[in-house]
Amino acid sequence: MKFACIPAYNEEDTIQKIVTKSLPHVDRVVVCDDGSTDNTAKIARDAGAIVISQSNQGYGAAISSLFDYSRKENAQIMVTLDGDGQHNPDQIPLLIDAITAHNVDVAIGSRFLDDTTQASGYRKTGIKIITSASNYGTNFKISDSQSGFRAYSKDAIDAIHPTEQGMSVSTEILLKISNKGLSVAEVPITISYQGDTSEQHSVTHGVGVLANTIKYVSIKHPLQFYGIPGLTLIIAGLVLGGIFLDRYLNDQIVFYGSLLGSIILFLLGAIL
Ligand SMILES: Nc1nc2c(ncn2[C@@H]2O[C@H](COP(=O)(O)OP(=O)(O)O)[C@@H](O)[C@H]2O)c(=O)[nH]1
Ligand SMILES: [Mg+2]
Repeated sequence: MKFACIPAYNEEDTIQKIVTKSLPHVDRVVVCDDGSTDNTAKIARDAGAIVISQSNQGYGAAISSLFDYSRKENAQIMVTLDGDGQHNPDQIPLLIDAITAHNVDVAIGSRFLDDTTQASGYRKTGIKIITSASNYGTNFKISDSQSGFRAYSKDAIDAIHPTEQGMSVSTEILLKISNKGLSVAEVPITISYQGDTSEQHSVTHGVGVLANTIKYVSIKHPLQFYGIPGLTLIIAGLVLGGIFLDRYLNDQIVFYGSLLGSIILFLLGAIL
């Protein structure tokens, strides 16, 4: 069974069309509506979707519930797409095909594989920076780590249990895919930036996601992130300590700055 899974928060203007257009491509359309204050849930249900309702916790929490649902209902393939009209449901088969015909575990719809994407310059740059950080942590070479248009195989559905509540879930999932040794492919998709396409201010959103991406990557590469800076600080602390001892023993001068610097650097290094 193939499911199309749609996180939707206050998407009453678009959800009907997205559900209707998704239905022909899958066996079930599932909408996770967490606490929309508009008619999203009713419109989605009337259009033929199964609606999961929960209190509002964020995009990641919705994705996590959709994973749980697909696992419980034994989906063979789960496709996630946005409810605001940015993704075109007619491209669902492209992602499913990557899983069935090419035997990959996760297919990611990338807006950057053909150059017609309408993303603004700063949004594009932000996504590229986050994607580079994410690729460093995963060893993947993907072009769009923040795409929410993805397809997951049964193995991926079973293996991935996301915990991030917000938008950083996209990076978290990539790290988990990499850790579990699942395979990934990218598929070119188009994305629309017309109308009201974002629930959050994109700069705040981007900075938060980048910070979380760095957190995940630092856990994956602890030596580079903590070991090398830590060692450098310890060596700097020892050098300053040496200068202090040298002055004290030779000239009886107590060089407090050097002593204090040495202790601070040494402790910082030890903590890292
Ligand atoms: N269920 C649920 N869906 C959300 C939440 N935040 C965003 N979404 C949905 O996730 C999709 C992508 O969110 P959006 O804000 O458009 O992200 P952006 O396009 O990357 O800026 C849309 O379909 C939103 O309705 C949330 O808190 N809960
Ligand atoms: Mg959007």
